[in-house]
Amino acid sequence: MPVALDIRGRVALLTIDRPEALNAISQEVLDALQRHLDAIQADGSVRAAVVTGGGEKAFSAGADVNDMREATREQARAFAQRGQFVLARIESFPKPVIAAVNGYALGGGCELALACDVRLAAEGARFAQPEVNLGILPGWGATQRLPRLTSPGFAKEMIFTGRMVGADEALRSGLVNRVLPREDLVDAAVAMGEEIAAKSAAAVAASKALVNRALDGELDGNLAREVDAFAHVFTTHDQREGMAAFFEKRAPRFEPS
Ligand code: CO8
Repeated sequence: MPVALDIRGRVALLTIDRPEALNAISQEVLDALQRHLDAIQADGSVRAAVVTGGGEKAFSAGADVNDMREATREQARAFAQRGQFVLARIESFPKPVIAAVNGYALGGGCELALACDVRLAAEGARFAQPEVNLGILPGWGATQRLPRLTSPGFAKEMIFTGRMVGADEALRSGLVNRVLPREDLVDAAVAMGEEIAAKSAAAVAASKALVNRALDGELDGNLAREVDAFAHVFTTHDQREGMAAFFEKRAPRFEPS
């Protein structure tokens, strides 16, 4: 299986497991990611996911160039759409997805990290959109998600030059949330997943959907959606339980996701 799935408590750990190809994202990797996401979504005991790369060197060095080399225009379109579909699934997934970037995150690998909710990076991690070196451009979302997350200028520099960005620069630019020693990375990502898992899954899912819309320029409509979501949580067990637990000075017992 090109992507391993381990369940650690209430957190699913997805490991792209092609270290010999620096975890390049082939069609099989996309298929496996999709299958695992189906299983994680259906499993009410799992409340968050972490994505990382197998081996010592890479989170993922991008889309598998072997799949693209001889592609026609229509095949390239289909490959771009297929990858975008899986990454959009992660972005809109009802449970939070944390990228634990353990090494190279290049091209489609960087785009995979961009589609996650939170990015933690190992000290030696390196990010790039090197498509220009191959005579192509990003096709799995970097032209849209990278400027939203960092700035248009920083995104253009990365995309136009293909330059590798180290973990500290990624942190300064907003590309990652936090930088950690490599040996602590996955445990820290799983711990963050567990921290979120202890909260109300319904509240987390609704917040994720609202934050995802934040940059679409529709402030009034999105604020109205926030009001709707806020009102809706007052129909849930979790709201009553969370507030009861607060006054009873105990930990809340929220519903499964
Ligand atoms: N695809 C396929 N194989 C890869 C990839 C990749 N993206 N990256 C690395 N590999 C393979 C290498 O070919 C090599 O295989 P082999 O041992 O058989 O020669 C093996 O992984 C190890 O790699 P290196 O020997 O090159 O390792 P180094 O440590 O010397 O170098 C680098 C590491 C700098 C990361 C180097 O491997 C590199 O530059 N890789 C390519 C990175 C890249 O260009 N990525 C972008 C790909 S394009 C993309 O992601 C577009 C996404 C949107 C697609 C839209 C659809 C149309």
